[in-house]
Amino acid sequence: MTVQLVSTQPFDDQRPGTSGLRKKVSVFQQAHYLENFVQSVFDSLDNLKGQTLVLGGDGRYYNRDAIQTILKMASANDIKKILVGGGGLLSTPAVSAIIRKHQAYGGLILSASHNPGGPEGDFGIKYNIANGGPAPEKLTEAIFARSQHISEYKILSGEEFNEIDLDRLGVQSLGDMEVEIIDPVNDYADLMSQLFDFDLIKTLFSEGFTMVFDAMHAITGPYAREILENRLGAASGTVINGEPLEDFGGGHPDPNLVHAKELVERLFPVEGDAPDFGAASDGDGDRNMILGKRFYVTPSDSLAVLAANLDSFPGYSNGLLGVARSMPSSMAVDRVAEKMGVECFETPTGWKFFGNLLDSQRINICGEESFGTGSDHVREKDGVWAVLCWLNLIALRKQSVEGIMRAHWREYGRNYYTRHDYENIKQSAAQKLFSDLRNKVGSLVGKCYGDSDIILADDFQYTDPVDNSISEGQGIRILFKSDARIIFRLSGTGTQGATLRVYFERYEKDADFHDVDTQAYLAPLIQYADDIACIKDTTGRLIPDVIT
Ligand code: VG1
Ligand code: CO
Repeated sequence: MTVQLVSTQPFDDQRPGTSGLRKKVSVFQQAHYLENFVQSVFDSLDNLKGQTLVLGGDGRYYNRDAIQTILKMASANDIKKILVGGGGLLSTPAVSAIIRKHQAYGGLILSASHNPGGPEGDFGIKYNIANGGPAPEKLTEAIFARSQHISEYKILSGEEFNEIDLDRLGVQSLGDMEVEIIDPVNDYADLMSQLFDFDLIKTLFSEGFTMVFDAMHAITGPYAREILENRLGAASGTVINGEPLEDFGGGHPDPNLVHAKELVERLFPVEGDAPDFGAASDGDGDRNMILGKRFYVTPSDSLAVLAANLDSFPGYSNGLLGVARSMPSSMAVDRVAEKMGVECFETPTGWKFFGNLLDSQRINICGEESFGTGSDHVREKDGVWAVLCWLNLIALRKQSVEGIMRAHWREYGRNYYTRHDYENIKQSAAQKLFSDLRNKVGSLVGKCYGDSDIILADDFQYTDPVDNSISEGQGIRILFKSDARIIFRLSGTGTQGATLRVYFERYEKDADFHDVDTQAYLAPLIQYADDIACIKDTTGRLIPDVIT
């Protein structure tokens, strides 16, 4: 076996963000860029030699090239076996499920999630640990530190090492390493069938229930087709945009009202009837958007509804253990936890912060406002899983999506919620806005805006209750006495300029006011945010680019 030691020099920008390392494809295509990062991952892991890893991606441009490179490096680094999704495809939740099922040491996921793909688009890579979840901050920092000093990487070289045929299921070898190409869908679909009442959902479809699932030309097409159409009997054509494409058909594989345009047009037709249920997922399959007939479910509300009903799904008959949400997500789920008498944790943004809580069984469901919901069945958020939760719930309750949501609001009250994104603003403007805000934050408590005083204002810091690790600087939160909040954060997934996210919520108990337009209901808060942070003046932007 010819293992080549290639000398290299560090790149200074390989610190993983909210979810892995994401850069323009052209950055990843620079000589040694991918190799440096992968070797830094391998070097940061203990006892890697002789282990089994899982590898796959969301099918975006550069996926296949990157897989061939990583396979040659894995072999040269004495990894014993790699499980690779057929065609190089695996959704993020499927990687998590496969790591767990096969008790692998970890896995590499090639994706930039909801960021656009194609030669001009983004690429990304992230490492998941043995529990199936994203590497915790301690490990991502170690990987970054290693990348700053790397001087060589190991890779197999020579003509005798042919490329692995990613489309042929079964075992192949590469040097001393075994490469097993596995069906990307089966393990995951089997897991879903254990968690939900497939017979009940089948009956729902056979009785004429209609839905549209928009895979947005990203990874969930094959998963949704197998589960919804093949196993659950949904009409063929239920899954739209179901072929994964390298550039996602030129779209932005982000399931929200702006980017999932085709789905939204179907569920909110100008005239005529709409399907009963609509859903979409993102580039790598971990996000979900839930729609009813002419009705949109806010992700934070979806989390609250699923938490309140979790024990009615077969895989969760032991009941709700506890819940967690990312700090900027609405507090709707907090009310469910309170009523059910279970703990509720507020974590920084990013799924890696849920791992310890799930592992220690402090919680069994968690979510983020950014269209992410998941449970202890894997250690990632899971788009198709969330869709199945809703289908199972609709089948049980025999109610529409809107009916379920309104009943929830009547019981718990409604948390009006919106997020405003200002994309690709100047780094210098973003930094000024945050340093001004940080200077101001200490003096905000007690100030009155409209009808309410500010009762808490800080830069969010989280102490993990399991390992006591501390994460600082996770976003500015401002809490009003009237159960309203404004949060400011900078995105950690963008690849161009800076993205400012401003999150707004306000609680409304009175059912007579549960039908107000969200932007109108939150308009005063939106104004206060500008008064406090001078968004327009500092960024030069008069309106946000995306409102969700
Ligand atoms: C965004 C979301 C965050 C999510 C992350 C990864 O991060 O806000 O909630 O965990 O994307 O999601 P940021 O730092 O840009 O706000 V995924 O589906 O892109 O892996
Ligand atoms: Co994603």
